[in-house]
Amino acid sequence: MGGVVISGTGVFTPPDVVSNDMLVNSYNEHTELWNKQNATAIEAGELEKRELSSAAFIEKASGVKSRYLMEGKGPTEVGRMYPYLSKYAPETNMGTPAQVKMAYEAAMEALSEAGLTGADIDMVIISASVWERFIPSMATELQQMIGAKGFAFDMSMACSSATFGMSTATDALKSGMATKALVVTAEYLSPMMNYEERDGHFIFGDAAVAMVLERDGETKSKTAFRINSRKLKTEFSTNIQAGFGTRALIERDKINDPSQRFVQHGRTVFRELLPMVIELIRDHLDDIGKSVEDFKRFWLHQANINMNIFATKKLLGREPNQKDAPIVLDEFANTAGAGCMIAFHLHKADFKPGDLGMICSFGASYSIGCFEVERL
Ligand code: CO8
Repeated sequence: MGGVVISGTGVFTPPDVVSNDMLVNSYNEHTELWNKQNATAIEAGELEKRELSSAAFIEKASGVKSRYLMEGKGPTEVGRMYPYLSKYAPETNMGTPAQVKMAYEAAMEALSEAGLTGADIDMVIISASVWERFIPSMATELQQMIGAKGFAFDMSMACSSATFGMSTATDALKSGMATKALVVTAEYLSPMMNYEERDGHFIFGDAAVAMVLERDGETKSKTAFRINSRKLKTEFSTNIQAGFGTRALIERDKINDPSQRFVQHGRTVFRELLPMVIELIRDHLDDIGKSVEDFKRFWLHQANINMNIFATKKLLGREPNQKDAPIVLDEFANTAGAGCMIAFHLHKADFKPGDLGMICSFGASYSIGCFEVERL
């Protein structure tokens, strides 16, 4: 059986734009109020005074300038600091989840680029970091919405959700289990964020990205990229966590504990994960007998601009530019598993037949996923 191509991609952009200034202004007002309300406990050493945030710090330390959120009023409302249900939310939690609607919008764009309809698809994966609903599987609902045949399932691999999802689909297409696959990484992260925590309140945005995968030679797409090779790696780490799970239904008094939401040791992640990423990319290049000069572009995970510049500079041996390794986190912030494929979607149009690129996700768990792709 031949190779597999990515024949279409699509992105869903949530409705609310929240800039660093909007986020920081409300964070600072909320924090000053909190410090005032808790002044006695802070004075007695029972609580720690909270420090103020800064938009200048955020942009310099992360490269994030703004983010799209499914609902942006709640996280910037002093005295609240967590989202309201979005306009995509179902009437009850038994309705179609907003996350499935995000996936649907991205999927329709990807199918259109591939020149297909939902009825052509016989495998659907939603691969994401966090879940609005566990049962029934969200992918089966998306399968029904687009009128796909075959089978569907959800899977999860944090920041590498899109690449691990595409790898699973590639294997299914190669084995003959499926003929045309849709993989969607729908990241509805804002409910898991702690907008009262200075170190992490700015990092994430919501978004969904969809990819259609088909067998080489069976695609109508004029913009397909063949997956020439791939390499995955995981290594257990608790330096990036989001603790919410079924235990919260037992320990109900702890629902507001910060450990229920996103927590990371950002500096340690930076120090530990980057060398692993650079090593995996170099190993991958060795495996395929190619060098960085053979590649026109690296579409990297979008967690931190300094991380991406550091990695690309190490690989290329020179200062990288936006064409070498495009950055989208200034506009989207970190969208976990979706980031590298949003970068791919937005920065693939100038590729000519034969041009090579490398997609590389990296992040929580730890997980890394590298794909060598070639424009057909
Ligand atoms: N405003 C002002 N000052 C601040 C702020 C703020 N908001 N935050 C921290 N500071 C201060 C610190 O307190 C510190 O002060 P001091 O020097 O006095 O101690 C100073 O600024 C510097 O702080 P740091 O050393 O922490 O700052 P860094 O330059 O390291 O930047 C980052 C912090 C941006 C977090 C950086 O370390 C980073 O991005 N690291 C990489 C992390 C990473 O890649 N994480 C992976 C992200 S996880 C992921 O991609 C998806 C996972 C799936 C998630 C699922 C979600 C639910």
